Amino acid sequence: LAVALGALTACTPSRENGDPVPGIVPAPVSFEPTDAGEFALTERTRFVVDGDEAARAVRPFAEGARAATGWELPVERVGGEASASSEADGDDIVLALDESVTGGEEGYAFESGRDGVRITAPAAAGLFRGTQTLRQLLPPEIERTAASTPAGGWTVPAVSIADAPRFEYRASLVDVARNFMQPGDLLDHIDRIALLKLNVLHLHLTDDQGWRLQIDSWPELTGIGASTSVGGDGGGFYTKADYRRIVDYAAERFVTVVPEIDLPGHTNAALSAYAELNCDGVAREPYTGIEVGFSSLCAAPERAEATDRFLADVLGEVAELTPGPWIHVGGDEPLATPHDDFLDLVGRITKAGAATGKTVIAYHEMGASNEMPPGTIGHYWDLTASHEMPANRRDEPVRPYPESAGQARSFLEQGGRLILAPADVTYLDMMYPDRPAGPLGTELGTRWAATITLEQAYAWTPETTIGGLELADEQILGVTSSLWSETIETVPDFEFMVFPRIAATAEVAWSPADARDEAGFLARLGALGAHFDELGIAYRKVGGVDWA
Ligand code: TNX
Repeated sequence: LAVALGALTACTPSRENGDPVPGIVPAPVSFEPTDAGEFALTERTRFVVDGDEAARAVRPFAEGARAATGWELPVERVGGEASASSEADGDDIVLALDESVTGGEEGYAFESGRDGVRITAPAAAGLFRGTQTLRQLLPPEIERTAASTPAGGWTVPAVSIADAPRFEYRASLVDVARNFMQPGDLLDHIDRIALLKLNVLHLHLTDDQGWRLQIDSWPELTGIGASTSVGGDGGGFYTKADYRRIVDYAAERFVTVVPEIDLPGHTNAALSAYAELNCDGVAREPYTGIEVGFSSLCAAPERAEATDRFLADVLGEVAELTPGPWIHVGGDEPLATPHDDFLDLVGRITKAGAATGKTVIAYHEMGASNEMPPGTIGHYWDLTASHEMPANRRDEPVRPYPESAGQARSFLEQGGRLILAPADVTYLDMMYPDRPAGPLGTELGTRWAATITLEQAYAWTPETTIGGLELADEQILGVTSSLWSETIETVPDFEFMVFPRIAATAEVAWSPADARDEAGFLARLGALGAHFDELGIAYRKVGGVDWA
C-alpha cells in the first residue's frame, strides 16, 4: 500500500481562510480542496451506479439520505464506469467500480464539485467507505431520520480525495457478556463504527457472568447460562435470528462480525449450565461479580469426551452462523488452568476452531503453545511497551507481563499475524483521568491498566506496541478498540466511554503513520461532533476539542 500510494502526499485538511475544517475522521491518505465549486444535493439528485455492486454499496447511505432530506434520491443503473459518468448530471452522485484505483478492496477515490460527486473504487467495500466520507462532508442533519433542510443547503465542499486503510482489520469489541446489549442498540453501534470506517464488530459473547448466543445442541448454555449478568440484574441472549440480523446489518455496511467464545477460562456461565464440563462433575453457581481468572474447562481425560464435543458443537454452530472468515476462541487470563492443562486445551480449542474452516483468533496467552493451527491470529491486549501511566492503587506504572511479548511473537513464528489492542490506550472501559460522572450520574470504568485521555488514545504506534518486537505493518492484521462492560449497564454509559475515544483508535488503524497529527485530528473531530449530536450519541465532550 505504501508503495502503491507513494506518489500521494498524506495531509490533514486545514483551511487558511478560517473556514471550518471538514470533519473527516479518520484522516484520508490524501485530501485536496479544489476549485471545482460546491456540490449541492437537491431533490433532482440520483445515485448513478454502474451495476449491482455499486448499488449495494450505496444502499445504506441512500436510505439515510432519503430519510434526512425527504427526497426520492433514486438509484439509477447504467452500464459501465464511463457511461455512469457521462449520463450523470451536476446533481448526481456517481459510484463506479474502477480497477485502477489503488489501495486494495477498501481503497477509493472521491471527487466533489459543482459537476457532481464521483466515487470510484476497485470493489464495493471501497465504494461504501467513500459514501461514509460523503456522509461526513455533508451537513450533520444528514444523520436525522426525519426530513429537514439545513440552513446552508445540502452542500459538500469541492475536494479531491485518495484513500485506503493502513490495516485491514479495524475492530470495535463489545462485551455483551458482562452486561447484555439489546440487538437494536448493537445495530446503532454498527452504523456509528461504519461512519468511522471501522470494519469489524468483535462480539465477546461468553464470559463468567453470561452466555449470550443460542446454541441448539447445548440449550442450557442460554437456558441457564444467559440468565445472569454483572450485578445479577437479569441477563439476555441473542437467538440465532437475532444474530443473523446483526450479521446482515453489519454486512450491508461492510462490517464483519467476529464472534468470540472465550475459552478455556472465563467459562463460569457454561460451567454453571452443564455439570459434565466441570472436573468434579458439579455444576458451578451462576456468577455476578467482576473478578477474573477463577473458571476453567477441564483438561482431564475423563472429561475429554464431553469437553471436545462441547468445543466442536459450539464452535461449529457459531461458525455456521457467521459468514466472516474469523472465529475468536479467547484464551485470556487462564489463571485457573494449570499450565500443562492450558497447553493441552489450547491445542484442542484451536484445532476445533480451525476444523470449522475459519481462521482462528486467540488472545496472546495462547501463544504459550507452539501447536496452534498455522496462521492463527494473535490478539495482544497487554500494555504498550512504553506504558507510563500509573494504574489503579499503585504509585508506580504497571508494566506488561514479561511473557506477553514472547507469546505474541509465537503467533508470528507459527505463520500468523497480530491484532493490537493494548489495554492502556485502547481499552475504553478505562476511566478518563478526571473520573467524570457518567450521563446517569454514576462513576464508570476501571483503572487497572491506566486512565486514558482522548490524546493518549491517539498517541500510540502499533508497530512499537510490543516490547522488543519492532513489527512491520505486514505482521499487523489490525487494531481493536474494546469496551469491556463490567461497569457499563446502559447505552448512554456505553456511549460516554466509547465516544469520542474510539475515533482516535479508528484513525490509528486507518490513516497512514505519517499522516498522524494530533492538532488536525482534534479539529476534524470537533466538526464531526455535530454528527454525533445529530445521532444522539451521549459522547463525552472532552476538553481540548472545539466541539461544533
Ligand atoms: C481484561 S483483556 C480482560 C477482560 C476484562 C478487562 C477489563 C482480556 C482479554 N481480558 O476479561 O473485562 O480486562 O478491562
